[in-house]
Amino acid sequence: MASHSPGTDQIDTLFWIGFFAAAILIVAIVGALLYVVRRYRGERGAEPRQLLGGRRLQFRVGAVLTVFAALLFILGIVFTDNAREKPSTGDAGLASLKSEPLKIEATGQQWLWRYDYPNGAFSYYKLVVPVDTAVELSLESTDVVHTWNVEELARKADAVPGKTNKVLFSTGDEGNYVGDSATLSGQAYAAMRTEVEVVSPEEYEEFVETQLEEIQTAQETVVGQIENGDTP
Ligand SMILES: [Cu+2]
Repeated sequence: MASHSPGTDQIDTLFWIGFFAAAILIVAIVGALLYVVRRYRGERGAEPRQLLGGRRLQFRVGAVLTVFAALLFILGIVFTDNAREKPSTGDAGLASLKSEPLKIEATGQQWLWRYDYPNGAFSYYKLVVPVDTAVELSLESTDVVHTWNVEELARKADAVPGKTNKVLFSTGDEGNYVGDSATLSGQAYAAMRTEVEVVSPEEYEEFVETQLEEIQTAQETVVGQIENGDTP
């Protein structure tokens, strides 16, 4: 899956390093086996030669494997360290937030995500964020463990009841990114998807304002209906 933020770029690269390392090992081992089988094939019926020694070869293979493992270890540390780097808001991002990330609360409940924005607006299912901006999602849960998993934008993280887990990521490119459920959180967990819409800072501001107005109008309507004695 394509990555659309700096942090997931690192995770993506690390995945391919791991993939090619495994591929190289498989090819090398199968190749060596086939070579040995062909090279030391005995005549039908004849007792095959027994191979002894080869200590120097064993050392050489061991040394190569050690270097290979050490290299993977170092690359793993470098890339995970880079992926953990605190993202920052770029020039195209939300101008009012240069020094600190945009803080949004994400609450998981069976089986829906709710997002609370700094101005008091909230939305269900879809999270709208400005492009090129560092976002700090505070994950919370009202019932069981849910996993917030939008792999094109950020690492996977759990929303655990009674705990707040933070995910920091930078929104890269504008677009819509879908997140699937990654933890069995009850019967309807499979339908517990989410979507992140990355828009321009202006569109983001407009979204949270309209959202807040609509919520307030709806609340006023309900309060009015109750006061008039109508059942809402
Ligand atoms: Cu869930």
